[in-house]
Amino acid sequence: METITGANGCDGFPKIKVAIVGGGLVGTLSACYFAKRGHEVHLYELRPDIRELEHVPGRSINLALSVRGRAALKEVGLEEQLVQRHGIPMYARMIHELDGSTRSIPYGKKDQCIYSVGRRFLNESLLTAAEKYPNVHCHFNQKLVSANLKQGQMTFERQPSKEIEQVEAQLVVGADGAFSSVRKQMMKQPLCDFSQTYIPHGYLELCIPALSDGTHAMPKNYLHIWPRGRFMMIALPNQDASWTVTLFMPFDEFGKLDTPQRLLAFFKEHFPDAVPLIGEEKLVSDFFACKPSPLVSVKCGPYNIGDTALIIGDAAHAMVPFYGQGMNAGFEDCRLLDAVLLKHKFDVGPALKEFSTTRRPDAEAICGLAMYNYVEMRDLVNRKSFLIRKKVDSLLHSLMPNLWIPLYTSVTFSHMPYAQCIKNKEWQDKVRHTKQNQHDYLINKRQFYRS
Ligand code: FAD
Ligand code: EGO
Repeated sequence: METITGANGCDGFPKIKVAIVGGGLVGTLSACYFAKRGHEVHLYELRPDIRELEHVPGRSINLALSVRGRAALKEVGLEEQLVQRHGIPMYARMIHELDGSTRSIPYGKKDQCIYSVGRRFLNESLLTAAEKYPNVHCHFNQKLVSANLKQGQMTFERQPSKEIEQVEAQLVVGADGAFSSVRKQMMKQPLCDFSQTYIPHGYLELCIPALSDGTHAMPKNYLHIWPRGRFMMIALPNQDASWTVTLFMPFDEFGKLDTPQRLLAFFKEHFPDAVPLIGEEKLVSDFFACKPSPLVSVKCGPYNIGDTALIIGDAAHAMVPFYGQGMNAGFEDCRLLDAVLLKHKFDVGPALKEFSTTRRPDAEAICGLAMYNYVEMRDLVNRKSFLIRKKVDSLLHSLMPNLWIPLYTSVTFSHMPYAQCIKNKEWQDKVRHTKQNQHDYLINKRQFYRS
């Protein structure tokens, strides 16, 4: 086996051949991490090189990037370029009431924010960053069709010719998304768990165009939310001063909006202030230009097969998007995997085993939290309670910043393991429910933490 020499803090460690399946957000970042440690990386992506495409089909145009995702980008030197320079900070949520009035509640202290980033920009930049390493080799138009993961053997089908190619690697990393082929191969093994759940809601993306003077049509540095119970809509800002608007709604409701008249009547009833911003004509044409997409949640495990295969990102833990954490969790996977490999001095078997056993409870926790948020936002009878809860939480947090950490804050603005975030919330619920003992409870807890 060759050994690495270089300034990566891993001189003398074994250098391996890694095949990463999936050149989406997580696969490309993972390629950077393995390349940084000097490994030989081959990235296989089903689609063509998106940098050469005019239009990229697929999901969500922009995403909310928070602390976990940023920390993972930082370790491969990309945080500054991708987030600070390109991302649009959102310092607060802005809630749109039915009557068109808005209120905002900050995410935290003055500089605490999440960033809106374009998916395409992120993916292209990550590809370019990966390719800057001489030890990274990208293979586009390659679809994994089968694999013997114990042997590290993969079969790819070149698109669109369907030519077959056999490939071998010491480690196969599946970062091929929610419908992962690597996972399918893995789940053929005994003792591998798998479950997936589709929710009744689908989503559809619309657009609020830039104003004629090239500025944003709504206050720019906010995550805009229209909470309407069964219907939810959000908007995240884009660099070109437009907004990507995402409508979440049950499929059967989507089905009812089958004419421009019904669509406009629906929007005027539920989202009246958004209609002039989108424009009636554009609303109709954009809405009927595409079908709503489904939302799936996936839990499975273990994430590895011995020392030859691992799944990360959506392949391991796809979640519904109601926490804005899917990509963040996938990026965090890359950072934690690197740390655990380093800890085990690139002894891959024990490292993968530790990654799988420690990461799984946290991944399942964020999948659960995202689903919980979906149910909560959907079922909130009185939307005002959203505001009250957020206000009370943020007041308690400002009074006791180290003691009272709202769930959204621990998930979005800290590195607290996701499972720990739930424990922290359970404690808070207890406190809330024993109001008369609230004071005592806090005092006890404080003494507990101080001792
Ligand atoms: P993907 O991005 O799905 O990439 C998988 C790649 O693998 C693709 O390029 C695909 O072409 C390739 N591939 C698939 N099969 C094969 C095969 N057989 N062979 C070779 N290649 C293959 N997350 C956030 O953090 N913040 C948000 O605000 C947010 N908003 C979201 C909004 C919506 C509507 C949705 C649906 C998701 C959102 N997410 C968000 C989640 C986020 O999109 C995902 O978690 C993230 O894209 C996962 O990245 P990935 O690389 O694991 O998978
Ligand atoms: C009561 C009601 C308690 C994604 C609502 C808690 C999610 C949930 C989809 C927002 C922000 C990034 C998002 C908040 C809550 C992204 C997010 C939130 C949505 C929908 C989203 C918040 C993309 C939940 N973060 N969030 O507190 O601002 O609160 F509305 Cl539908």
